[in-house]
Order: sequence, then structure tokens, then C-alpha cells
Amino acid sequence: MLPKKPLVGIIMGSSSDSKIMHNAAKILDDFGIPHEDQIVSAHRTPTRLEEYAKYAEKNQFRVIIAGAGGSAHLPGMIASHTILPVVAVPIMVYNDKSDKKEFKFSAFGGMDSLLSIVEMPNGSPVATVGVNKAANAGLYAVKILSIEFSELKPKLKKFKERQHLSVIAESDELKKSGLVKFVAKKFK
Ligand code: RP5
Repeated sequence: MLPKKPLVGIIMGSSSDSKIMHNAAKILDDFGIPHEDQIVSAHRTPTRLEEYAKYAEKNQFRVIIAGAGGSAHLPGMIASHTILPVVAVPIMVYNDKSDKKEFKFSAFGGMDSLLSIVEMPNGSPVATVGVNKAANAGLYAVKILSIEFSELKPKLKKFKERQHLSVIAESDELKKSGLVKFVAKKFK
């Protein structure tokens, strides 16, 4: 049975990342997986980073999901401090804290964080999902947890089934209305 205490630690480099990272939390919530969410900055709170890695192990988290933008050190550095698996989310776009209505884009459109994260040298691997694909990080964490908590397996199968059915439903609609009407309706 799934315990009540957190199994996944979600961390991000800044509150700027929270809008993207909350998609990982949503997936974990859907699967009923307890998680704990924090901000840990590799460059602004470097000592806290090491402490967090110890904390995660002490509290028996099974997976860490780490998201960061720019020259994104957080996932790799956390991985260097722990034996826990780290799933990383490279972040492309984040909110400018000074103006909540505007989006601030990282200079290289996410390529900066993607390469910083995915190019970890041998020894401290992080499993990297696509840029801003925090939901995939959540799903990957569920898959890792399903090895230990088998009740997650049928839930994962149902998730796949729902995806399948939603594509079929859309395809039926497309077939019925034709491409021109379908696009006009869908993207009006
Ligand atoms: C990184 O720098 C964070 O992960 C964030 O994506 C980026 C910008 O952070 P702020 O300057 O908006 O706090 O450390």
C-alpha cells in the first residue's frame, strides 16, 4: 500500500519554475502519490542543495524530480549528492518575478537548460525529459514507483487506455467533419 509520507521530492531552482513544475505534481496527485515540493537553488543556496540530498535519503524519498532553467545545475548537482534516481525537467520559459503578467524567456529558448542537464558527464546520471515536459517527469516517477508499489500498475494501464480512447474519439470526429471543418472548430 502507498504510504502517506512523501515518496517523491519535487524541487525547482526558483519560484519562476513553479508554473511548469506543477504539472508533475498534478500527475502525482492523479495517481495518489504523496510528494513534497520545495525550492532549492543550486547557485543561490548551494549548501542547502547538499542538505536537501541528505534529507531526501533520510526521509526515504524514492525519486527526486528536479526542474531548472538557464544554466541548470540543480538536477545534476542533486544527482551528484545522492544515490536516489533523479528525473530532470529542463525549463524554457519562466515568469519574470518582477512582472507576473509577462513571460520571461531564457536566452537560448530552453536549449541552455536542456544541454546543461542532459550532458551530465558519466557518473551522475539524470533521466531527462523534454523541455518543459514536467508531466512526463511525473509519469516517469510513477513508473519507477510501480516497481515497488504494484497497485500503480493497473492505474498506469488505465492511463494509457484513456490516451488511446481520446485519440480514437478525436479521429472519429475528424473523419466525420473533414479536416477543414475540424480545424475551424478546434482552433477557433
Ligand atoms: C534557475 O534560474 C531557475 O531554475 C530559473 O529557471 C532561472 C531563473 O530564476 P529567477 O531569476 O527567475 O529566480 O536557477
